[in-house]
Amino acid sequence: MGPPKCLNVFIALCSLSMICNNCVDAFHAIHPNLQSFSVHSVDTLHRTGFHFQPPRNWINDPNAPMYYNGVYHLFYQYNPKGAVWGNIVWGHSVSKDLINWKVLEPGLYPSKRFDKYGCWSGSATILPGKGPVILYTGVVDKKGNEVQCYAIPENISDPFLRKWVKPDAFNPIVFDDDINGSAFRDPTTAWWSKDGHWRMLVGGKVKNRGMAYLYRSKDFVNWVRAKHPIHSAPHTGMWECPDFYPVSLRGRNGLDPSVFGNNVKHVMKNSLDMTRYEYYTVGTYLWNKDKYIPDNTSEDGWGGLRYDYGNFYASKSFYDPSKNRRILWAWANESDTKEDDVKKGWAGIQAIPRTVWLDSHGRQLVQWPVEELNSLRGKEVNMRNQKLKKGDYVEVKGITAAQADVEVTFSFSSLDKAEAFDPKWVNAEDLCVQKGLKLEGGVGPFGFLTLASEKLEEFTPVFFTIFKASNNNKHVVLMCSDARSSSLNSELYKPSFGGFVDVNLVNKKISLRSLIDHSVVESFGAGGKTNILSRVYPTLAVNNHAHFFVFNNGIEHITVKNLKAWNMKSAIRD
Ligand SMILES: *[C@@H]1O[C@H](CO)[C@@H](O)[C@H](O)[C@H]1NC(C)=O
Ligand SMILES: *[C@@H]1O[C@H](CO)[C@@H](O)[C@H](O)[C@H]1NC(C)=O
Ligand SMILES: *[C@@H]1O[C@H](CO)[C@@H](O)[C@H](O)[C@H]1NC(C)=O
Ligand SMILES: *[C@H]1O[C@@H](CO)[C@H](O)[C@@H](O)[C@@H]1NC(C)=O
Repeated sequence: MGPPKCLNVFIALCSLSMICNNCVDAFHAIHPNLQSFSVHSVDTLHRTGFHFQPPRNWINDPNAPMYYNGVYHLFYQYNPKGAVWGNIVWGHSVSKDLINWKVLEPGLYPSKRFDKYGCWSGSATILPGKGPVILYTGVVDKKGNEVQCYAIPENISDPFLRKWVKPDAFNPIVFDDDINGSAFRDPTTAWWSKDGHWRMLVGGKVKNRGMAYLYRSKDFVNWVRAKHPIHSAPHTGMWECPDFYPVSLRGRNGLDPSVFGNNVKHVMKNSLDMTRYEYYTVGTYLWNKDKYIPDNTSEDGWGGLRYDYGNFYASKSFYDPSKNRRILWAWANESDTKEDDVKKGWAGIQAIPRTVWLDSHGRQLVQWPVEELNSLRGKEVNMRNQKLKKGDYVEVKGITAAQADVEVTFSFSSLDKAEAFDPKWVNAEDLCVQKGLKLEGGVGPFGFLTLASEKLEEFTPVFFTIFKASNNNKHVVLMCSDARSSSLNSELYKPSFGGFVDVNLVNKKISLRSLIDHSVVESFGAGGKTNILSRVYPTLAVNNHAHFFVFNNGIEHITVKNLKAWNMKSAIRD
């Protein structure tokens, strides 16, 4: 296969887009000297075995994920020329199972006056009886002014929808003189309402107030902005990649974006450029008022709930009608240096696609790796009723610890010894830094040591500590994923990530699952209520030299009730 045709067009534009990238793009570090530094070899040491990544080069946001005609499509912001951000096109891969992928030629690339300086993130909407339409952000000029554009498949009968066209007639479909053109991007999937209009959102900000603008259309090409944003919040800065969708109050099934009704709540998620994390609320959508109101149990803004408390950004969800579920994709960036990325020849992965649904108490979402991931499980190892006294580290032997899936239920006989929780501890991440895994606790820290070297020079612990809240019998559960000892390499970003877990402990049990994949530890606490993805780059704990332990450093004894660990096969991604 020669170079894809699109690249020829693209190369002609590349020098222009480099100029542009230098001046406007505040949301990715720009390395003009590196972004077209082509990749000659791909370093496999820390490459993932089953997390999605293309064969080489840089990726960031997932774009327009969808299921159409029996095929899953994933597009992603992609630099076809190197391993740092730049020269962005829409990479395109297709799959029948969300796990094994076939890479196609880029789906979108700058080619028109309305997207000459960039084809940035967007979403797909399946129009009943017509097929998919992509809405995306085009960058029109060197100053970085953003407009919203649409693209449709060139040949709807092509099972892989390889080629996309951007009709000149209506494009760009949204450009708005009243809106700051450098803070206006990432259109959502559209939904249809009873008044005969399609609606969609675009992220923005005014001064420092983040917001999602709402647009309405009868025909999908003429769009009118509603008078007020659907929602906004002060001091949150630019809202990138907004996502807005219904969730069912009963059960785990996902819903088509156009579903309304009494048994439905809505979720609004934004990626905050200021913190580079994602926050969501659960609330009520008043469709005929074009308003969304978060529930009083959902904190709006920075203190609020996150999909994930680690490297997880620019996520996008879609409804999968083949299995009646909503699936969430997100970009997990690297934690090494740009120079490392150039040497590796790749940067950026996608988190494992997660099924999302509303927890039965209605206050938060629950996420769990799609069931298809289980098809990669190989040899299984079990551990049952293993007691862990304070200071015990027990190795789980017989697994490929650098590429594994581990699920466990921990139990304890009492919470009496739990340390008192200081109400001043509002930030979970700070508390993870302060408490760490070595400091003795009352109940916990207990959990996993992943990607550990034989003599524990390197390890990435994922663990819980349980505290007694001052009010009555309540408890506070802290979950941490701590990269501080993950590598002897000192030039890395090695944060200790943390989140609180809203879980009922009456049964004196808590579960943990970690997907370990060479440079990723992606963990799901309490069945997916609190999740943390860490990127780590061990130097010793690699491939067959990686080990896996369960541990307890609390006074209260912990029991590993039931642990299952699987060797994970590699997914196909080429
Ligand atoms: C469209 O795709 C179908 C299926 O691959 C193919 O048979 C047909 O020739 C294509 N049409 C055009 C105009 O390329
Ligand atoms: C428009 O947004 C950009 C990028 O966030 C910001 O630097 C600039 O000050 C804004 N301009 C106005 C007029 O608000
Ligand atoms: C939150 O809203 C519910 C109704 O949705 C109401 O019953 C409750 O009193 C409110 N709580 C607070 C603290 O405002
Ligand atoms: C991922 O990389 C780390 C280390 O460079 C940064 O601190 C994060 O801000 C970045 N995350 C995103 C979403 O860009």
